[in-house]
Amino acid sequence: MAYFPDIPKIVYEGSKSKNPLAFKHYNPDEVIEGKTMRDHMRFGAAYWHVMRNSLSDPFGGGTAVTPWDDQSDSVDNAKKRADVFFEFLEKIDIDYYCFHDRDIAPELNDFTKSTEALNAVVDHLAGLQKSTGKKLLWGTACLFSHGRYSQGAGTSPDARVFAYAAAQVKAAMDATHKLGGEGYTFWGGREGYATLLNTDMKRELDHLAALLHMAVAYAKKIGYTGQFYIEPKPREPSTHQYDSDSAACLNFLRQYNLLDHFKLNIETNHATLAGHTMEHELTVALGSNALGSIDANQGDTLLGWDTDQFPSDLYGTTKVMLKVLEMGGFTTGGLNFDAKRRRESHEPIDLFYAHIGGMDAFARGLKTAAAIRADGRIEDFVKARYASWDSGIGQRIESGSTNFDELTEWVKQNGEPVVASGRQELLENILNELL
Ligand code: XUL
Ligand code: CO
Repeated sequence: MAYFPDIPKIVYEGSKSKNPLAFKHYNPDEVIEGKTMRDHMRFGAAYWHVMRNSLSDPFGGGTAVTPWDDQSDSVDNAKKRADVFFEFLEKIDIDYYCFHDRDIAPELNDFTKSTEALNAVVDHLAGLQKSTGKKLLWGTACLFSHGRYSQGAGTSPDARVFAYAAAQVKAAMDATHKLGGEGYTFWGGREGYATLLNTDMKRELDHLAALLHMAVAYAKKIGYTGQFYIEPKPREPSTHQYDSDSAACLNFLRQYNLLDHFKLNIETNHATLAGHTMEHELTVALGSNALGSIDANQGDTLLGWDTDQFPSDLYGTTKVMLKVLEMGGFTTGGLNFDAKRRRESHEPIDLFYAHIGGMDAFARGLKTAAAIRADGRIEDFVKARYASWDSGIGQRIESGSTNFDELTEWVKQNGEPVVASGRQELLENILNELL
C-alpha cells in the first residue's frame, strides 16, 4: 500500500527545473573528485523527526498530519510506521537512516515488554532493509525522555537508574548489531546538571565513562564492529551538558582512555549553541582524527534554542563539505538530517520538500567545496601564510631544536618582523566568486 500516493520517486532534473518534487543539484550518480555524490554524502534520515515528531512546541500541541498512525502503543502501529518510513526513504532516494530505540518501538510499562516490542519491530525493519537495500547509519537508545532519566542516565545520582540505562543500551546495541548498523551513538541528552548545589560532577563523569566502557566491552562480546560516537551539545535539555563541544568531548575521551573507541557525531545546531561555528567543531575533531559523522541541520540566529531546521545555508554546507573532503570522505559516518519541519509545515508532502532542500543545499556545498579545492588560491594562500615555518628559524622551532636563549639572539640580529596581511576579505571574495 502507498502512504504517499501522490508523490513520485524524486529524481534529478537539473538547475533549470521548476518541479518542486525534483532535485535541482543533487545528482546521485554525478562524479566529483572521483566519487559519486551519493557516496560522498551518505545521506541519512532521522526516524525520530520523520516519523515521530508531532511538531509540537512549548506553546501548543502537534500539528503533523499522519493518517497512517493510530497513535496507539501497539507493535502493529510501530510496524506500520516503519512501512511508511521505508516508502519515504525509497521515494526521497536516501540510503541510510538513524533511530532511537523508543522511536521505532513503544516504551511499555515494564522493561521486558519494551524490549520484546523493540525486538519485534527490529525483525520487521530487518525485512524492510532486505527488500529495499536501505541501511542503518547508526542506532541509539533514548535515555532522556522517560521520567526516570530526568536527572540523567549514565550520570544519574541514582545507581538504579544507571543500571536501567545500561540494560536499555544493551538492547539498543543488540538491535543496531542485528540491523547491521554502521555506528552507535551516545548523545548525552540529560548527562549534565541544572545546579552544582546538588551535583558531584567528578563522580557523574566517572559513571558516564563506566557506561561507555561497558558498551565497548559489550560490543566486543557480541562481535559488533561498528563505530561508536558521542555527540557534543552544550545545553538543552540540561542547563550544562558534559559533552558540551568537540574539545570537551575529546578531553573526556582522552581522560578516560576511550579515544580509540569513539569518534564524534557533530551537529550544526549544537555547534551554534556552543558559541562555535560548525567548521570550528569539525576542525577540532579532525585535529584528533575523531570526526566520525554529521547531524546535518541548522539553527535560527534569532532563536537561542535547538530548532533543528533543515540546512539551507549554502555557506554552511560548503564549509562542512570542505572539511569532509579534507578528511578524505566519510567511512562509517554520513550526513544524517537531524532536522524537523516547522510546526506550520505540517503536511506529509513537506517532509519531501524539506529533505529535497537539504540534499540540494549539500549538493551545492559539495560542488562549491570541490571548486574551491580545484581553484587552489585559498589553499595556496594558507600555505604561503605559514611559509616561515618551512625553513630557517621556523623549522628549528617546529622540530624542537632551539630554545629561549637562541631565539633571543636571533631576535637581536633580525630585528622587528614585518607581518603580512591575513587577507580575510580577499579570501571571502574568492569563496563568493566560486559559490
Ligand atoms: C538532540 C539530538 C539527538 C541526537 C540523538 O539535540 O541531536 O537527536 O542526535 O540522540
Ligand atoms: Co543530533
